[in-house]
Amino acid sequence: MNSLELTQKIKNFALEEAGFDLVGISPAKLAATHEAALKTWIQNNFHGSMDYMARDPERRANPEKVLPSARSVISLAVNYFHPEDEKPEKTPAGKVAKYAYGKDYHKVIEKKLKRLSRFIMEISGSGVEVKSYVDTGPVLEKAFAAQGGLGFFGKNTNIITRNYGSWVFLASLLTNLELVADEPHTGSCGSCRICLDACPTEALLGNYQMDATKCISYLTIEDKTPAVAHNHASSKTGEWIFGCDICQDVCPYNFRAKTTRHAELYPDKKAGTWLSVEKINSMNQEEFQESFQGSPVKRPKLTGMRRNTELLKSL
Ligand code: B12
Ligand code: SF4
Ligand code: SF4
Repeated sequence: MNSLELTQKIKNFALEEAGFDLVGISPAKLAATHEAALKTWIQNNFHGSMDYMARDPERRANPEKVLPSARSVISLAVNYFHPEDEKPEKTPAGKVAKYAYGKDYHKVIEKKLKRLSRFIMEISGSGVEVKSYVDTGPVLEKAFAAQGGLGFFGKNTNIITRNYGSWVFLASLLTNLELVADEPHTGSCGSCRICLDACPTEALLGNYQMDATKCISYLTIEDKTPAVAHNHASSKTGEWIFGCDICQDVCPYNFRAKTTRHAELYPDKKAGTWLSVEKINSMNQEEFQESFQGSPVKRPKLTGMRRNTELLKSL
């Protein structure tokens, strides 16, 4: 089988069997601007308390430091869009970001990655190496997705795809196979700046980067500061109890979003679209574990979610 046939077989399997919504291939090498931008971002302390982001930036930008034989990166995307429910009228509730409505995407996507990895090993014979990641691995997933033609960097710092807007999860599969690369995506924001003006905390810097320490997503998920010690940014978390979607909700590329076909990501599978403040505040540890087992909402723990109820402003 020549590389073109192999590439096509892998792409077909990714879309038709493994259940990804988009696939694109790029060489396992990024333009030097990515590593430089990541290093400047870290020097500016825009990662805040996300120490893992500051560790070994060279690894994140250079796949051969993770898999020395790496030649290609297969970038994959899963559409997670689902419309939100009406805000509950009777009880105070906080809004959940779309990515966390249903089951934890890491789990959902890991299964798909395993199937794809197995297929690649089967059809390419001995000597083939693969290493796959979703979110938590040392890979600049957005940069590879853009290079592999899945979408382009928006000023809201998300990758925007043609068919699903930015409502996609990304995953990456590194391999020593020489696959046929796609052309980088040519889309752009042009002169639009709607998201920059809509972000309530001025987290977006306008240069395709953000000060994550000001982002509501960071403040409600990653940051552990108690409510009393919060600065001006966190007094603007509005109605968000977990994550934030404002800069995606306003983006014109997201107006034609399609509801996800992946039922595990539906709101009825876990947290849903709004969380009751009373429920969070009256739960004990065991109840929290039980309710949010297998949901991204588990990440800030019960203490973090209680703190988030204190930050809610628009009840
Ligand atoms: C750290 C992190 C966060 C942090 C910081 C976000 C950030 N923008 O860096 C916080 C906690 C705030 C966060 C929030 C969210 N996250 Co997040 N996060 C990550 C993570 C782990 C690393 C991102 C990273 O590398 N940041 C470092 C900075 C330096 O990278 P960057 O901003 O992309 O900068 C690049 C560009 O500036 C580019 N560049 C430099 N110069 C130029 C010039 C031009 C012209 C251009 C075009 C580009 C360009 O180079 C830089 C390096 O590549 C990735 C997973 C992964 N492993 O990649 C998920 C990831 C980015 N997150 C994701 C999601 C879904 C979210 C949220 C939507 C969740 C939510 N609703 O709350 C929000 C979105 C907030 C936002 N507006 O971005 C998805 C994004 C999918 C997509 N369509 O792009 C990812 C890819 C996870 C996944 N596997 O699906 N996240
Ligand atoms: S997710 Fe919310 S707080 Fe973060 S950059 Fe976008 S609009 Fe701003
Ligand atoms: S709102 Fe406008 S500037 Fe922001 S990401 Fe979308 S197209 Fe780009």
